[in-house]
Amino acid sequence: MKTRLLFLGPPGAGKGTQAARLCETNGMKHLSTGDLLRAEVAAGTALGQEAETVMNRGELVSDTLVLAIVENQMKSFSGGGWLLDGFPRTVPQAEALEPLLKDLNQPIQAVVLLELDDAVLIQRLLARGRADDNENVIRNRLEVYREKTAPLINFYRKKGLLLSVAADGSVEEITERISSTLI
Ligand code: B4P
Repeated sequence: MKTRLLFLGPPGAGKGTQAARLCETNGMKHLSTGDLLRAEVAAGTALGQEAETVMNRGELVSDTLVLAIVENQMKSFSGGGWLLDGFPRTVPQAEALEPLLKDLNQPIQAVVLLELDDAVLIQRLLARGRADDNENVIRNRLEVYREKTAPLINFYRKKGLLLSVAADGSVEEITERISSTLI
């Protein structure tokens, strides 16, 4: 099974949910930039204070800030595999990731794109009810996704790494779909 992975997809597609399950079952390291940023916010660090306003507007935190966090976390990447969840989210982040992985000699094996209709995404996020989950902010996040993150679909398709998975249905069904594409 492929164990060096990226998860890509719109907000609410279930990246965090599925990444946690897959990593638990297969012993990979789960690196979620969303979780790392929320931990900085909760700890009240300078970085967290800077990130909080941006996240609550549904915008992306700056590439520089996110890259600093990721680079630090990647030091603990081992041969056991890893899953980058919600990172990269912009083309500059994807470009910056390349030399980091090259230095580690651990190339990406697959990019899993979770696909879901906007109406279901909005429903799921409203039900989740996080600080950045009100309707106006969600719509902004979807816009930001289309403009800044969706170009990564072609970026990774051209490299022959993209695997699309329908993200509708039960959590278990989707895990099953993802696992079977990674064999
Ligand atoms: P993230 O934390 O990455 O989260 P997300 O995109 O909102 O959600 P995800 O797709 O992980 O969905 P989840 O499993 O929770 O980003 C939050 C913010 O952080 C960004 O807007 C940005 O500001 C910042 N950020 C993060 N990474 C960044 C980066 N690289 N660069 C810049 N900024 C960055 O699922 C959503 C809900 O649906 C949950 O309640 C879940 O329980 C439910 N759900 C999941 N699967 C379901 C299913 N099959 N059926 C029904 N409900 C389901």
